[in-house]
Amino acid sequence: MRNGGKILIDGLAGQGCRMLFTVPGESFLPALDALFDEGPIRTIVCRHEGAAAMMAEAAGKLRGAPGVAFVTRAPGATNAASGVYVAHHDATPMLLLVGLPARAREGRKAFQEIDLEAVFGSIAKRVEVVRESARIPEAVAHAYQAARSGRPGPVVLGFPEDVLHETAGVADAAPVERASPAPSASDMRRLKEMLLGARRPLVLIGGGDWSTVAAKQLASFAGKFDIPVAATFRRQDHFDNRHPCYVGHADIDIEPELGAAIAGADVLIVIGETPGEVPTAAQTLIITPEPSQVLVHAHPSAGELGRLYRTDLGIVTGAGAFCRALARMRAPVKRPWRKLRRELRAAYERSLKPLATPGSVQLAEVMATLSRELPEDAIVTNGAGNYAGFLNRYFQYKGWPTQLAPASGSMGYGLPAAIAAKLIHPGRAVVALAGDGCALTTGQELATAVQYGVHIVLIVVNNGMYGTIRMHQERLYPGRVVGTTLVNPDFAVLARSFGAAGVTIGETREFLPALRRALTASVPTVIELKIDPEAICARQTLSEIAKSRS
Ligand SMILES: Cc1ncc(C[n+]2csc(CCOP(=O)(O)OP(=O)(O)O)c2C)c(N)n1
Repeated sequence: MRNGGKILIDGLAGQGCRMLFTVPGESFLPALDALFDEGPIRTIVCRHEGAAAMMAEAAGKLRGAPGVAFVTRAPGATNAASGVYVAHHDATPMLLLVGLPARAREGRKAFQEIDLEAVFGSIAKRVEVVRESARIPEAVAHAYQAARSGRPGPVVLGFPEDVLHETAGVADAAPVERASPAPSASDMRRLKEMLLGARRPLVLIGGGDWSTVAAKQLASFAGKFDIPVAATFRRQDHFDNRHPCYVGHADIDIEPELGAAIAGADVLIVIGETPGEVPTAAQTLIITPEPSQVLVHAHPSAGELGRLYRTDLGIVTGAGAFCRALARMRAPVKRPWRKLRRELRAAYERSLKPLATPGSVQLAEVMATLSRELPEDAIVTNGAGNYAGFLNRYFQYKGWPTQLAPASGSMGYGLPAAIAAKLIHPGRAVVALAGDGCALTTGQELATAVQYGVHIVLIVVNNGMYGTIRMHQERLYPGRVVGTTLVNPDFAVLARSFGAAGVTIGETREFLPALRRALTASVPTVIELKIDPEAICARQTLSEIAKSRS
């Protein structure tokens, strides 16, 4: 006989959970107590549930298996929603566990009661309240299955407090295997025929279902076929950016040559993602519902095929199986798209050359330095803000998984993601980037980094504003600055107050020595870069943006 808390923790361990991110609540004390005896699961106590959920999401992105967060009732669950949304948007396997009021109090205005289905129904793959301790093993097993199958995503499980106290004699469920579909021989034959007739084909990769092996096999296919490969928004680490077939990524500020190549492709092979607004420039590069390209869409979920775009060849397949089949294809002798691949690659390489911006800290050069200096397997994270545009433009991701970035555009993601990454890969360098806005969205988690000896580097790009919004403001309402100015804190001093190291950089040349020190420091380090607000993006200053409107 075990109580529900113990059944739950044993169930998680049995499914492969090794780390659990939490802000504790009195609603799930039996589960917390089950973590007391050191089992396989490490408990990481965080300071805000949004950050705990982002850590779980980042763990899911890194491992391809659900990251787990445990939070309490309505206040904890609603705080955690920001991380659950990232998992939903970015197709990341994740589990959110929520302690709830006791069954007898349900629907009677119980303290901190929440209707999980109503709150998470639109952003979770599955929401279930487990009302019997004997049924916890099956609920956990099903949650693991659901989070990873098809298009991966978050699952929310609620546990009324008394269910966690209730004892039951029930066995653990067997670990669930991930169901992963594969392409048929006829799918691959049809794809080959399409490619034989193509002149301007392009491969677009993205989505949450990826692996090192898939990346290698796609590289082998791309090399043989000499075909251009682009990544969708913030999925740049799906393909080694140094590979001659890599031609850039489809982000908000897409390179014109790449945009034209996607729009003008005759055969477009989209792998792992249904490209939304950002990678399609609001569905102008791939027109919905009738794309101009012959569209091959390979996705693990049948429900995604034809959902936004008419699909000429829909293939229900995991990325791994699809890339394996691609790698086995024999390349045609004639590859008329070779010149296109070379031109796109040349345009991508030109875009890497740092452009000068106003001010004494050149962000473009900082990112290029970071790209050169960090080991190949370093993990780089970011949140939302214009600073991330510099990172995504100038940094070359050299393998998977090295990029933890919210395609959902959620501020505050970088620091929690970095903490999760360093906990999972203590031997790797982990660098988080944040703006001065982004940094304080989840900045309290520096406490978590120090508490667990997680020696990440946090680079804060301080331009004294919510720069992205200010940029849009100048575009539409030049000179009318409201709600976008930031004046504090002193990030280096703040870092020290947590027990981290802190340094402020006012010149580009100070960055490299500071980075080197930070990478070998025995505490987490915050490097604050003082950026001229004029340096709002790679290609235009803030004043130029304001002038272009007036
Ligand atoms: C959680 C969340 N809140 C608000 C926004 C809207 N938003 C996008 S970027 C941004 C400004 C980010 O400022 P900062 O981190 O300082 O970066 P900067 O743009 O100045 O480089 C805001 C407020 C968002 N994307 N996510």
